[in-house]
Amino acid sequence: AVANIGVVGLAVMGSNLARNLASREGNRVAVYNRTFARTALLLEEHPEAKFVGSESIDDFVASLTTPRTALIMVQAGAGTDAVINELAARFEPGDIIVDGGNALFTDTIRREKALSANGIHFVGAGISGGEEGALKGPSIMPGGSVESYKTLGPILASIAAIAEGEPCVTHVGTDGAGHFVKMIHNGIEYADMQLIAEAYDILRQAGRFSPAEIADIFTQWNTGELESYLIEITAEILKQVDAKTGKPLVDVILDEAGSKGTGVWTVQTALDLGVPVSGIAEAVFARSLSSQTAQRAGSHTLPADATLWNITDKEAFVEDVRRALYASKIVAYAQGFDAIRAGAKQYNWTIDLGAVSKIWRGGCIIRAQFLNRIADAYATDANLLSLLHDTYFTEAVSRSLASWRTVVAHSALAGIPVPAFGSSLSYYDGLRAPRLPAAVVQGQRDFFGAHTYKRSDMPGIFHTLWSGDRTEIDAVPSTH
Ligand code: NBP
Repeated sequence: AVANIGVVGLAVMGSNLARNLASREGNRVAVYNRTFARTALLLEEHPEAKFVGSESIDDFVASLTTPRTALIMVQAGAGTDAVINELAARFEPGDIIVDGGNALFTDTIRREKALSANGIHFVGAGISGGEEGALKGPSIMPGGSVESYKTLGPILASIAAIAEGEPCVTHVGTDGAGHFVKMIHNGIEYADMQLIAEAYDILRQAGRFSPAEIADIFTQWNTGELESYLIEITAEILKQVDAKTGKPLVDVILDEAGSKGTGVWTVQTALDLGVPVSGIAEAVFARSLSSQTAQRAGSHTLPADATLWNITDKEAFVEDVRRALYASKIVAYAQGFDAIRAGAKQYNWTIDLGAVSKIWRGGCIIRAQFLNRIADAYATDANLLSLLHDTYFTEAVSRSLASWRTVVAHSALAGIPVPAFGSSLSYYDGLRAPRLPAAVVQGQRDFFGAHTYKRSDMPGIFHTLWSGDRTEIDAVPSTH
């Protein structure tokens, strides 16, 4: 046994993480893949990594020093279960199995429970940043036991991205907390991407800017409070010219967005937790709508009755769109962090929201300057109920409000779909409103289903005899 860490699953993510691990002082990395050809290729292409390659799972396990630590990077679901079973049958109490794939957090909770019963530490670790992040430094969100993190922490810190001198990894919480937070990260990523796409659409359709001009606008935005990896790459995409046609590439890419499912998980989970992640949900639905090709073909017959957005000052218009984007982005993140807070409460995790925002500053897809502001907000008040209540964000939204309303209203009049911009603004107005029409909904529920209601002026639970004489009765009469 010579290797202090092993990697199982050597497709793009696993092989890059294995190379990243091998490049760090003090690591000797064992590698194993179900199909040996992948292992052989990795060994051949990267002799400098001095991997310990095994053809069988028995040899792989034998090559690990104790306590054994193995990182699984295989397809989520059945593949992960298969590998876990193979390792668990050979591992001993105190050994550590890390699942770095995109597992559903409830699977991670289940697996951790089963393995910890045998004394094996099971750590679900969300890993973000795609193949380049895996090689050069991802953002890592590990869950699992505090004890396992003592061994694992330094190893993960050595391969993680560095943001402002700090490694982008923290022990998020126990069992499935890491995968939960990774899931929400991906949900926020969906919203952030959709918001940028909507900003592009408004600039293109209403502002009549070309993709290259919008690339320049985004490059400019990237020097300010919107600075982020997603804005940066969107500018790159919009600049790209298709070699086959000479058109902007964005004009020849089919406008049907795909997804792998973590956005859907985020929304499903948020529905269960009762947390309104409307920006994320709209982003997921916008991808679904884009793929409804048969229904969209009917658009030829759907009337628009739209009015022209008369833009007299283009500079002011661009600034309005920028502000609307920033305000909507604040809402998307506020909703995402709400979901993490609610998940932590539901599953008994202690999650430091400020620490989470910090480990997203490097390596991952949503990395942005803006995350420092979120960290500051939680440093000022760890129990902040909504990011929107933090002074910095309240002021940022307040500065953007007039622009936000203008952009959403004009988009509606011009017939430009802005589901994420619009729902974010409605969410904000919902939080802000002193009274909501939920009172009407409660009345309806009481009318048709005797679901009862509370009054704002006195304690108790009430029901109106709607089909009788319409007097109000105490629905839960006191026993005294
Ligand atoms: P894939 O998700 O494409 O999975 C391929 C790997 O899974 C191969 O090593 C394959 O072995 C192995 N595998 C399968 Br499929 N079924 C197996 C089974 N029953 N037993 C053992 N091994 C099995 O690889 P990836 O794109 O490198 O991603 C790995 C994990 O990382 C996934 O969970 C993914 O969601 C996650 N992730 C990916 C990214 C990304 O940007 N790609 C980012 C973050 C996280 P074989 O060679 O024998 O077929």
